[in-house]
Amino acid sequence: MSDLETHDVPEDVDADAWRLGVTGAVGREMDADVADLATLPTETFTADFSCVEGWVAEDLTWRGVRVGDLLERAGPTAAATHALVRAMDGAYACSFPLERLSEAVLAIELDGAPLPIEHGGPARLVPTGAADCWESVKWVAEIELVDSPPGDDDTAKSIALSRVE
Ligand SMILES: Nc1nc2c(c(=O)[nH]1)N[C@H]1C(S)=C(S)[C@@H](COP(=O)(O)O)O[C@H]1N2
Ligand SMILES: [Mo]
Repeated sequence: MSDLETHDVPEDVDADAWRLGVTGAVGREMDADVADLATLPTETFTADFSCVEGWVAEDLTWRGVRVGDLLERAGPTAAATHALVRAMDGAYACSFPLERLSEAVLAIELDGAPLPIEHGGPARLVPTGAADCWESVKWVAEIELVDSPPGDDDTAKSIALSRVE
């Protein structure tokens, strides 16, 4: 088995101060802490993770909350079509159509242990099915629902690709 690569944790990432907001085009905004998240039903699955930079981590077992369950609790408005998934450091965000995001898992455990901060703990988005590496947003702090496809705010790809030489 090969592991995930380890990258620097941005300064603004603080596990003790972590909260998850579900905001924007929803009927009931959500503001959860780690304990709140831990009370929700979870699912477990195993997948390989590969980065466009050319490495693969095999057989990672993720446990987490299906994003569709979180969205259901927040009650998306009829106009909501997309969401921006934002990291705690603020600079990193990735957009998704709601249908696809609903299938993703917000992982809180990796290989049977709480997700380490180096790999995006307390919570990391793990899209199911085919996904690009930059879509697996680490330190997810906010899921903002919007009513049109986001444009320039979808910065994750350019940040991720700027690391590739
Ligand atoms: N918040 C945030 N999430 C992120 C990134 C990032 O820079 N910031 N990089 C992405 C990319 S390109 C990859 S390959 C993986 C790396 O995960 P790892 O650090 O656990 O190996 O995180 C993804 N999620
Ligand atoms: Mo990546």
